[in-house]
Amino acid sequence: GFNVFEYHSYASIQEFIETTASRNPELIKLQNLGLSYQGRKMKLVKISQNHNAGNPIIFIDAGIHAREWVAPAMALYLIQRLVMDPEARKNDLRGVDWYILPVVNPDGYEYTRASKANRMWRKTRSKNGPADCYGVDGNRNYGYYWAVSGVSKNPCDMETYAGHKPFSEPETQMVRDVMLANADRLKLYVSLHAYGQYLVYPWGYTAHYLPKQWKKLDALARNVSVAVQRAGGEPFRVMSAGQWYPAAGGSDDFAFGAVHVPYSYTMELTDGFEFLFPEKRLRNVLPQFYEGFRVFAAQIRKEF
Ligand code: 0X9
Ligand code: ZN
Repeated sequence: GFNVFEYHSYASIQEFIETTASRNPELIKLQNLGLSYQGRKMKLVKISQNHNAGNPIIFIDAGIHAREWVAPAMALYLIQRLVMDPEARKNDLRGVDWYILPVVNPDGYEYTRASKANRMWRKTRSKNGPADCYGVDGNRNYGYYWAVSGVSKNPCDMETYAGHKPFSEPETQMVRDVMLANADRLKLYVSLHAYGQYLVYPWGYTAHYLPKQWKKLDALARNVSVAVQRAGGEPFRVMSAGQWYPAAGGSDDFAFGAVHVPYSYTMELTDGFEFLFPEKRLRNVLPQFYEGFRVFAAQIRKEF
């Protein structure tokens, strides 16, 4: 079987998703989103007690940044827990639908796994510019105040190249289209990243001001943090993304500003190991983070 407390190849992640879906056809619907730049299949995992009920939707994605392996691991743990744990199945799925995309950047992810490549790769793997430079920072590629802060315009920049235009990447187009297609029911968006144990909300593109609803965003994030702490985990540092450091073109700002998703966050999982969070510790931290997601779900259930 598939051990959610290990890091896996993209192929084995896809196999886990397919198998879990075919064993739980009433609970899980898979939606084909399309292909990554290099042609990997991307599937959205939709988990619901009743797919026709019109429930509010929680949309979680992970792995837009290739090297942040703990993020896809958390997304897969969520799927496993919501489907296999009878308590979660009964309580945490009640009245809310969970849409999960565990690896937004599969080409980059596989590149960080390849022995002769680069474990510290962050970007996608599209070819850019005349100089044989590769990859766009997916989290600088979204079309809301695109490229106004915290980006590089140089295709050869290893970290924050924003792309030659917003949504230049098929991977960010697919996430955008999931958001737009479900805009009316989408109430919470969480993008999973690593590292630093931050839970941040819009705006990311500026440090100068906050959305008018910032107190609600802030309060829910603090409740999530308390729940994780009660479960034995480290608390999150809660603030706007721009107060941490301004960077435009993030998925969180697009969800909040363009799609009007009322709660939108970037969650930076773990602290102390940078991008190399040890596999042996997944068993410890993933269930702690799960308690935070139960708080998110309770709020969405209550409010919408
Ligand atoms: O810089 C990022 O994309 C995120 N941090 S990471 O170390 N995982 O790369 C933070 C993004 C926060 N949101 C926005 N700036 N919009
Ligand atoms: Zn990241």
